[in-house]
Amino acid sequence: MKVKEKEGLTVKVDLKSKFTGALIGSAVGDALGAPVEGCSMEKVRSVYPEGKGWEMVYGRYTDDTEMMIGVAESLIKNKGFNGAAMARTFVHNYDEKRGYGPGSKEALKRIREGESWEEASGKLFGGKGSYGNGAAMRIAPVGLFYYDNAEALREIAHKSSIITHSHELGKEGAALQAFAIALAVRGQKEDMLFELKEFVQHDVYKEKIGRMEILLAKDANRKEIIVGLGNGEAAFNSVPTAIYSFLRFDHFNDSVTYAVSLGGDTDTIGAMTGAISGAYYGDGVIPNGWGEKLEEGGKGKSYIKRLAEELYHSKGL
Ligand code: RVK
Ligand code: MG
Ligand code: MG
Repeated sequence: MKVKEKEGLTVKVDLKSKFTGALIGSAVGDALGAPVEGCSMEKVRSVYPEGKGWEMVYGRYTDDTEMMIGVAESLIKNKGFNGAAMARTFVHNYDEKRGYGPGSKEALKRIREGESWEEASGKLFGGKGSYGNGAAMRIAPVGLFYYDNAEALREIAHKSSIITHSHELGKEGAALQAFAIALAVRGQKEDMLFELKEFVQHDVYKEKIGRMEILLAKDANRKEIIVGLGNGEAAFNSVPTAIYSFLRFDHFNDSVTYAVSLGGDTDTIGAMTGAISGAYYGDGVIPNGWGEKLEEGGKGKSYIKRLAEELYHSKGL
């Protein structure tokens, strides 16, 4: 049981609810942001008017959730990380209609055609590898599975990233997002930035955490967040924004709504904010309308919920 303070009341959020909250929260954030991915913040407002409770438009998730499902399936089936098996799972689940990033699409094609999961992605972007947010957007199951072991979490976040993202900044973005989820599971919101700063190894992310501290200390407007933290597809321009969106508010829906309202890579920043927020508050706070609208079918919300429960039980809890 985790205990946290909410509006002066002590509220208990059980661990199983946090696991479910992280995975369903991620899928809900993805589906909420999907219809406005790539839009300016002004355009987002024309789809989701300011001041009103946001209604989910379609409830269909994208590549972010499809890959997150693959990470969870592989961790459960293999009782931990197995790179070849996780890569096979990504290839098996791949559905182009979910809208994959070009680097991930190419890496999975190379693996499908026989290249090794450890080498395929290193050939992308002129041999530098991708620093896109595609490894961070799917990392929630790693944050849950290794929530109580920071060094194992870092190692597996990096290794699972390599399947599609071998650039240091892509791997580190995934580790940072995974550790934010782990801290949220542990109920550590007040000292999250302090812990993240201790954890993170790359200067680009250390600097973004410093900016987050400054922006959280004042009533920053959206433009300042977009300029200071970013809202794009690079991991360093979206993972810090998701963590900021979680920390700025006290409710799941406020954080996720804010993340999407910034425009840009809305499905992904929504998914990452939803994963951290759901891991902190548990699945009970996810607005009913959003949960109900989230797609069902073969691998829809019931399946994602089952994966969260299996991840929880696979830790021997
Ligand atoms: C469609 C230069 C680089 C780079 C490098 C840039 C889905 C490229 C999800 C690249 C997410 C983009 C998104 C994204 C996830 C990366 N040099 N530019 N070394 N590394 N970039 O292609 O899976 O929406 O412009 O690896 O990370 O919802 O195209 O894909 O929004 O970042 O895609 O990186 O994308 P990719 P990804
Ligand atoms: Mg997407
Ligand atoms: Mg996206």
